[in-house]
Amino acid sequence: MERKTLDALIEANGVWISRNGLLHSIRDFKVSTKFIHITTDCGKTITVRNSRRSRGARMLRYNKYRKACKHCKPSEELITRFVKKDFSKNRDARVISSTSAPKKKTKPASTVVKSVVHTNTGSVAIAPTTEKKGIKRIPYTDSQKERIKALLTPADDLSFIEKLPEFKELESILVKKRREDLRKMYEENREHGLAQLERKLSMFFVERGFMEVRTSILIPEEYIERMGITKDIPLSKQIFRVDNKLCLRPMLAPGLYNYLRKFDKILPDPVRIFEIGTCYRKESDGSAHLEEFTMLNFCQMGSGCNHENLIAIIDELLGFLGIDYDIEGDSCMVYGDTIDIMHGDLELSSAVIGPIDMDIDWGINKPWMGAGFGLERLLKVKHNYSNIKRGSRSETYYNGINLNLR
Ligand code: ATP
Ligand code: 9UC
Ligand code: MG
Repeated sequence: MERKTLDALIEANGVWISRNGLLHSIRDFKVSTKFIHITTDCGKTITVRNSRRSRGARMLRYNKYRKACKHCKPSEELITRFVKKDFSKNRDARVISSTSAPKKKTKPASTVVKSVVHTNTGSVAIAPTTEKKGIKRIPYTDSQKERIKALLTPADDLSFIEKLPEFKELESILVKKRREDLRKMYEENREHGLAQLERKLSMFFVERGFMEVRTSILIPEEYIERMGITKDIPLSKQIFRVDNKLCLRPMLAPGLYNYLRKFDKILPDPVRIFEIGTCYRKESDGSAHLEEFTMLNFCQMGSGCNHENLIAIIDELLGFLGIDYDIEGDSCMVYGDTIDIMHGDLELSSAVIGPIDMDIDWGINKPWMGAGFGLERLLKVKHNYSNIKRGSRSETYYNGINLNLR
């Protein structure tokens, strides 16, 4: 049975579950060609893609929420309709995988489904449950499970195996498969996924009139403060400091500010530039965060800097990459209001429409817009990697394949 579209789910439920698990009642919603514009009773406006597979659609198919929004005050009737509805029969078989990185600050515990059937992330049925058909209790130890998970790729499907083999046997089957995968890559393509994505993105933006720039990775620490990242802001504690006055850049924005200021006097309006490069942040959270990651930041200064044009570029970009997304409003310490581009619970990008107060400190006095994307997150989504490390700079994985293959 075909899954319901998001607009049908909204129509049927009359509620919206936000990223932090709050249940809002819907005052009004409009459906355009691709998007749904929702207004909640508490006055929030949300624009989401009308997709069957988005986070919003998934949340509405389940009957879980963390708590009701105290400003919306959804009626008992509305809540009961949402909680009691019987979508279970036509719910798709996919479950939220425990390996798919619930965003730790927002994901309500109540939505995490415990049983992990084989998911498209390549995890095998290593679940503490026996309720579903096809899930076998697996006698492996924890470290053996870890080893199997590391060797699996999203293409593997072990769910059809009636009885899983002894650990050693399964391990050796998978090792053999991974060695074959690598030999095939060597024969056929030989491109590193991250490098290839950088080249594709670079072409995409150059073709659309953006000039590519490369700025330093080692930057003055003063730039961090000038970006408004003062000691009291969490990102400040995430900076890798080098010597006295230098640090590794945590973002591309300072370099882009400097370029735009210089190009403003030289290039015709609007000025469009972008950079792709490594950024560094001290992180403690696992499967969606790296301490060394690759950012794409494109931006435009001068005329045409508005929401519609910004979303149009992002939509074309993600269409080009074949990645689904939702748009959510958010706010951050550095820029104030941001537009977050989400794939499920994973933030792919934060985008900003200037001007903002900080511009003065960078000698900028024109409208601008820009967005920063994490390339490893794009790879994670595109290849269904269980962990962001699979597509990153690494000596442990090559294009998602674990290299411990003795
Ligand atoms: P998050 O809230 O997920 O930590 P963020 O809002 O701090 O991300 P931004 O400063 O908005 O991140 O950076 C722009 C983009 O860079 C993010 O949307 C994400 O795709 C990517 N990104 C940020 N931090 C990391 C990281 N530690 N590892 C991988 N990608 C990252
Ligand atoms: C920039 C100044 C234009 C960050 C990134 C994501 C932010 C995206 C938006 C942006 C560059 C600066 C001007 C563009 N992770 N920010 N300007 O936190 O920086 O694009 O900044 O015209 O003045
Ligand atoms: Mg962000």
